[in-house]
Amino acid sequence: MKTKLKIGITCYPTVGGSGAIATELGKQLAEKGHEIHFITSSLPFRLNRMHPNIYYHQVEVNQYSVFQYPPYDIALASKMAEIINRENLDLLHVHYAIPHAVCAILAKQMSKSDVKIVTTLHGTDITVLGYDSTLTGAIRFGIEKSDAVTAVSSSLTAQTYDVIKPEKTIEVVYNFIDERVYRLTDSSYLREEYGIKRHEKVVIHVSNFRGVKRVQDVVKAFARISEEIPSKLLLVGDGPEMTVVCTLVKQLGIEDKVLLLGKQDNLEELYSLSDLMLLLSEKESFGLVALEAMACGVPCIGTNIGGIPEVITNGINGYLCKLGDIETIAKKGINLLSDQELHARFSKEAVNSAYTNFRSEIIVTQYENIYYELLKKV
Ligand code: GMT
Repeated sequence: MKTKLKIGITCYPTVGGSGAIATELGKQLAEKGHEIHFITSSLPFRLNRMHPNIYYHQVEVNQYSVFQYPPYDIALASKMAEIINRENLDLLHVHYAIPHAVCAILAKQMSKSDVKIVTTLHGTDITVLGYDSTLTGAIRFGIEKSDAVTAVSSSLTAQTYDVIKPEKTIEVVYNFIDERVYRLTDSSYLREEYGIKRHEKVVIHVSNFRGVKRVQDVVKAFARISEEIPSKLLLVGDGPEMTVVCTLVKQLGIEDKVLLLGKQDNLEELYSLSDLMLLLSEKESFGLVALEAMACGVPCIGTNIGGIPEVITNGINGYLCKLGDIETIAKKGINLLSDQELHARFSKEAVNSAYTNFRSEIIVTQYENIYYELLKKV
């Protein structure tokens, strides 16, 4: 059996955890000698420089006036079929069930090849879209017709069986970090640029500012923390909740303590100057940002929701709190930020856990083994 594979990868290429993981996986697989073909609507955001062994195929959608909606799914399936045949792909690894898994199945039929399909479920494709009756059947179809299906946490696997009820084995493959990037780096120059004083602690939140992220809870918890601890809050990202978040910041009178940084690259630099991350979501299948922050030595307070408890170990490398329990979240935050010895211990444990359980080498090998297992059956 050949060991260097030709792999097509499809994901949402714009900012978001699933696109980040799909792209990082592609980069790591390419480094291991596999040939990677990204088939996406635009260049994935983390594919920001040339990589040998990586090719990018853009999906173009026809805007013909008869179409009420541009037929993206058909265009994607056609592109996948074209690349399967032209590049002789061994498998397609699609991230996010809808529409990618269904498009891959269609592409396989169009190409008349025996390309294998691996689908990775990331979260909202199940926990939000799975409840939409117009999509449930298609999601189940995509899962059942894939050759292998993975989910990024045990919690997401359980929820998939619960909501979608597929007859299919779903394997848990956790998200991972690129340990060459996510490590404590010297970004102290940023403190001065952002006007953060020496004695001030830094609390960080990174998300796409959608309702499920409960950014307002982050602001409320921080407001309480900052009453006791001189601190600044870095809000990183942008999205639909931004306006209400800004209004809340004003109402609470903490404008001078909150920095709205918008979307940012090089998050490791921001994590490296942070003392605490808050991830207070009401839905979160994994919480990649928490893992990336932990790898840079930042303890996290997260909600006891979805896959977050598989990333944060309560009382060891961070804290888990009930959704919306601002008082407890703030108390734990104050505790952690005011006790140097406790903070140092949590920080060390956070790095340990990120590097031990979620190291890229372990997770990428798990994916490779899934690929080899499928291709053995050919
Ligand atoms: O969190 C989001 O809204 C983005 C979403 C995505 O599809 O990119 O993230 C999901 O996938 C990430 C990578 O597997 C996970 O770390 C996030 O927890 C998950 N988001 C949710 O479940 C809300």
